[in-house]
Amino acid sequence: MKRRNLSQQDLLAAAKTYVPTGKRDEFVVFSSGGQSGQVIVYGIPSMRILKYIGVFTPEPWQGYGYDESSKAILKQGMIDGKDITWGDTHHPAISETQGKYDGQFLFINDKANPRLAVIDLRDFETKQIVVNPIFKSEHGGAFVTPNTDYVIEAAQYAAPLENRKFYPLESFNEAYRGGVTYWKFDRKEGRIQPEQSFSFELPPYSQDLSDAGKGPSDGWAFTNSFCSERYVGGIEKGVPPYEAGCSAKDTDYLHVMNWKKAAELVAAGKAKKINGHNVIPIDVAVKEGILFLVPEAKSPHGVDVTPDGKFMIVAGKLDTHVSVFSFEKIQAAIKAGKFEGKDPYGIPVIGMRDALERQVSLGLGPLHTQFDSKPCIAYTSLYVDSQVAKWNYCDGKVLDKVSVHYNIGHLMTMEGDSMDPQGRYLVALNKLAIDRFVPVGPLHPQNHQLIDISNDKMQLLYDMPFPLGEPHYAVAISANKLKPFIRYQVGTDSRTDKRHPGAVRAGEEKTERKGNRVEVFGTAIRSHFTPETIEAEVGDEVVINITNLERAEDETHGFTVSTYNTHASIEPGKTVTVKFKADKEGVYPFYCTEFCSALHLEMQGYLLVKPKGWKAPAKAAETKGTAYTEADYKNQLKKIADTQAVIDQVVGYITSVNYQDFPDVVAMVEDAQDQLGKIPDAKAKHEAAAQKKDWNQATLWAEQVWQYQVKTADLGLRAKTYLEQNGAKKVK
Ligand code: CUK
Ligand code: CUA
Repeated sequence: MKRRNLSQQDLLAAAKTYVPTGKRDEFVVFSSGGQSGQVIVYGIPSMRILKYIGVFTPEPWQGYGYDESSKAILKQGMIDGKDITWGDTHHPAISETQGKYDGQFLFINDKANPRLAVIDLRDFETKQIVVNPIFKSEHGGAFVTPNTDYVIEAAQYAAPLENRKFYPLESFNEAYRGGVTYWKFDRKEGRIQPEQSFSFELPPYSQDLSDAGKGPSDGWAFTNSFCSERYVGGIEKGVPPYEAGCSAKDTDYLHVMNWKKAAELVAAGKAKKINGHNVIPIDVAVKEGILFLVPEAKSPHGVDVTPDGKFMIVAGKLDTHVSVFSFEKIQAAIKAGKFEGKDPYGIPVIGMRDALERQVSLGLGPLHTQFDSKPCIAYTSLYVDSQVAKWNYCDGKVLDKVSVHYNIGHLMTMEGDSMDPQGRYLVALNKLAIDRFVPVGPLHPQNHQLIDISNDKMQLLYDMPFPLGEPHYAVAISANKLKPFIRYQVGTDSRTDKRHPGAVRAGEEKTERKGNRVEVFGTAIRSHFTPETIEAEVGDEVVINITNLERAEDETHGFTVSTYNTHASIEPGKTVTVKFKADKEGVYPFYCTEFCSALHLEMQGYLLVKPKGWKAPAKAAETKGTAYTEADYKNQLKKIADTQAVIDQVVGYITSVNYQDFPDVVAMVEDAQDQLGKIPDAKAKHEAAAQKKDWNQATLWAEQVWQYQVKTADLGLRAKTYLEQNGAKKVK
């Protein structure tokens, strides 16, 4: 403590966040990666980063955007025929079953280019991107309905709904519109079904954050708005700016929508098509009684439904209060037909007093609210005050406040937006870090602060610099709810979840030429690719499919070809395709980019791009290399015998225990048997060569036998260590 100038409080905080080596975090966070267009995964309480997931942006490590099937995913996100290689990600959402996180899927939105992505949590890969068919920007997404039937995505800045159609700003009230899209999610397919999705047409009110009802409010959803003034700025013409005109009125509108009934209307053909997409016009929604407005304090931001589904908590940036709206009261007003009027688009407006349960003054700039495992306890971020307020939404009492650093946006408790919050920890997602970290230039990291909420008083535990964009929101799930794969079924295209047409088994590798297309059906296993030489002519299209034959955990191979801007990450069982035009003559090494084994550097080969019509000389030059002697061959045989002794010992141990009870070990043993199975062929070759006194061939094939042995031994030793550490028992 003395040497590092720490307090007792510091040591306590350290003990609460420290996760010893070999131990794992209790919760897993999926954070928006902000402008990086990615998702960042980290653990709680350690705050250790576990993974970046490429979503809207190419991500080289995972080959995302550099192999063919991941390129196809990014292509789904093209807009107006153009690539968009970044995203302004805001709100991740975990799929829910009966209002509780189920750990199956993750959704996230892109505000700038209105899009939504689906990530499968079995492999943490992006599987689909859908482009919003009618919005030009969005913000209030992704939020799921309690059984993940729909994923909500609300517009932000109003614009004409038709694509590529101009209307002057003077026609803002008539031609510009907002809206909310309900994307239909097919859980079995793990994909959004755009044809079955629909949108509400809404007035040009800058719809903002949203949330789905749950429990008693299931079937309904809530979206708030700002700039219901419908103000159009123009600072360059001497008109007051948007910020003035958009905050002039005292109230904006909470939109209350019945999405279940809306889905029925769409099924009954009552939607109209805009850009080929189902849209429920405002007048239809009003007539059918599925759309209402409630005034809310001006310029609100977050709307968060309480875990019991009874209340909607709205926090207004320009008001010190949070408003607790009652779903029951709103329904009573609707039933009684008690409205204070209509908005200019004919939507019934419920009186604010008729919908409010209470208002609670929390502090300056309340934004977002999350919930505790303890009943009625909520936490709200206070942007201007740079604080988190803990309060009780049932009796309106403020219980505690803690300062954060600085200017908090969202905050997040464990599973804190579900029907079953887990309490324990809260993360403050702060917009500014200012003086918290070692300076790294004018662009600072953001600051995620971990707060212990298990006691009456909140305790700040840890600052985590977040170095990749502004993470608006994050969600945290109990780690034990996630059940990701260790390996793929051999030959899987991970982006389609189907068998890859380019997959082959060991021994079936081939290269086919059709016209000017050269297609390789290859494999990767420690420590070589098959084939090792790929021949093409200038101008050929080269397609390389590679299947990773490994079954052992974490045995990923990478693949790249020099200067052809291509890269694949090939996890065990996966098949990946890279494709390019061999448009330049030359010799291009390809190699494995993951340090996968002792002979990883030797996991190499050549792409030979020959000039058109190139002919090999009649007498092929002999490959020169080291010349080996009989003595070298004898040495090899000795090495092989020694290594076999090691293998026998390890095999003796493994088969003496209940290794079959350990699936991870069974996989390693299978991989080892694969390697061993290749030995007879190489052995026959070195023996035949030795017969002919061809010591070069004999020595090299003997070396290959030894390579197979080394990999077998390596796997065997890993299996043995695993068994010893995981309490394997002797069997007779
Ligand atoms: S927003 Cu950033 S602080 Cu996009 Cu949810 Cu509120
Ligand atoms: Cu495979 Cu390095």
